[in-house]
Amino acid sequence: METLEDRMQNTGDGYTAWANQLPILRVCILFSVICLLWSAQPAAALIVSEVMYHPVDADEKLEFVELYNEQAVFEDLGGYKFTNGIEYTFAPGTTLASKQYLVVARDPAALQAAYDISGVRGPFTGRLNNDGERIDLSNAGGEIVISLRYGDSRPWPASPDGTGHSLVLARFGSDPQEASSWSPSTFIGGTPGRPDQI
Ligand SMILES: [Ca+2]
Ligand SMILES: [Ca+2]
Repeated sequence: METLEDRMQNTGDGYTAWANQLPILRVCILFSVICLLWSAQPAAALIVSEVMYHPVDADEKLEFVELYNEQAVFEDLGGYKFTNGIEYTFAPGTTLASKQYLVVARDPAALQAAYDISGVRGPFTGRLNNDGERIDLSNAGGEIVISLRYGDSRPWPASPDGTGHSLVLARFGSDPQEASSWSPSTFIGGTPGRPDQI
């Protein structure tokens, strides 16, 4: 029969065993917290990093949309389509390397000449509305992978509406649906194919 002394001894052993597990428990909790914080980070993605919807040239040939691949791997853009706001389908074999930009323009030749750049895609059809509108980009399977609606009045910055500035995503990872995620380009004319801060 178990005596009170035996029971205390057993309880004491249990406590000692439990106490011995504490360091392991602490490591598990710390690991879980790190995993939670990591999963809360926005996933790297293909993003629209700049929009020139109201350039200063009279017939707005210099409209463009800039994509940026913030992922660690390249993105196969073949069959991707802008389906709302503007329309353009990327040719098969079009790829965007990791941490690189790609520009789609209303008039690629005019944009390349104006900025002395190359590799601009397009032309897209339609116009980027000067009053703001939704831009959708879908993948080859028809799934919308980017959808953003820009605006030209508060809380959206006003200077991209015809003063020469473009609209740039101020921070990668920020929500493109939020006006606060966007700011006017640092430079008049914007930076098609390059980071805003150079
Ligand atoms: Ca426009
Ligand atoms: Ca840029």
